[in-house]
Amino acid sequence: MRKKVILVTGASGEVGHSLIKQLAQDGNNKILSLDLQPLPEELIGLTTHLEGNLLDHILLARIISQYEIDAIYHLAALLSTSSEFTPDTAHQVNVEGTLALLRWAADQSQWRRRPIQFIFPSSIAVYGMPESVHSKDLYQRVREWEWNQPRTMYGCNKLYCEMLGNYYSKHFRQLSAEAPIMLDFRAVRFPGLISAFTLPSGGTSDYAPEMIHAAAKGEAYASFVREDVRIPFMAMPDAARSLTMLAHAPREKLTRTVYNVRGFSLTAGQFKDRVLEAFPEAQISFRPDVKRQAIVDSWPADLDDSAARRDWNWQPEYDAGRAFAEYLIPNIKERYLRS
Ligand code: AKB
Repeated sequence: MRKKVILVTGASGEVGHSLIKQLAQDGNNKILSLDLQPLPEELIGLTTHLEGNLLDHILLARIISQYEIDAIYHLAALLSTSSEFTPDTAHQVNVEGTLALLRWAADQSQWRRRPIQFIFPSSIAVYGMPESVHSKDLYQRVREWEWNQPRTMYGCNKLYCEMLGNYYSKHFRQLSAEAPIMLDFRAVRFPGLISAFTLPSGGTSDYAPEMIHAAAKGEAYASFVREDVRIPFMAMPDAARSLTMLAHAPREKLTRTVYNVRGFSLTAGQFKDRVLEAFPEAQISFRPDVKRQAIVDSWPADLDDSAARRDWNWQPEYDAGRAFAEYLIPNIKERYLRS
């Protein structure tokens, strides 16, 4: 008899860390996690972990033979800056990995005559604002269908995978005589994410978490973007919560397959001011890297998340004030006091 599980890929990464803790709070969830890396110590015992590559067909076949998967949270991805250095690998991991999993989930939905749920974190990187910095001032809160002209490999990968998810959940085998059972694909577009417990690696929104973690460690930090650049952010607990909220939303309420979500929007300078309130001795300067700056300039200043609010009652729990005062500062201080 196969064991019923929720599969989380990329489980050892930043979002996985928070999501697995959240999923495990519901004792009924049995979690199977997959990552190239071992599981972080804090997650041991919360999930059955497999170390391996999503592109390994034999591993996927082994998973199917042993587990009955009800839902997939597909987090595995190479982030935006890393993807620019290795675009072919990014394509392999971000697109081919997702495609393999979508095909597999589509087949399983068919075979079980029940849709498998596929939850996909997309990103603000799918947007590409026109080159002039003023376009960010003119079009502040971007809606899902606007400015879908990504500048990065990662953004292209995410946008295409959203479309593949839409295809496999709505149009797959559209010419076959028998109506297929489609998988149930749902996606959120995340802004920059900030965790108190982990540090991102290879992202272009990383200047914000790097700034605050460096301040807590008493290290000087030079931001790789200009002081005036603004993008939206979200505290990590809200990110994990948005994924599970979308997963639990009644299907008939959903008017889109992809939803913007946001927590708060700050300039890098405003972020620095908030860090200085908590760590007055922090040494934070701005030394923009022209190329990474151009990527952040292409991302919108904020996201319109009204569709998520309307369809599945999305509401972030952390605005900037609460994120700093109740989540980031106390937890980050404690983290570095202990180490
Ligand atoms: C990145 O910078 O790659 C990510 C993102 C904005 O999706 N944090």
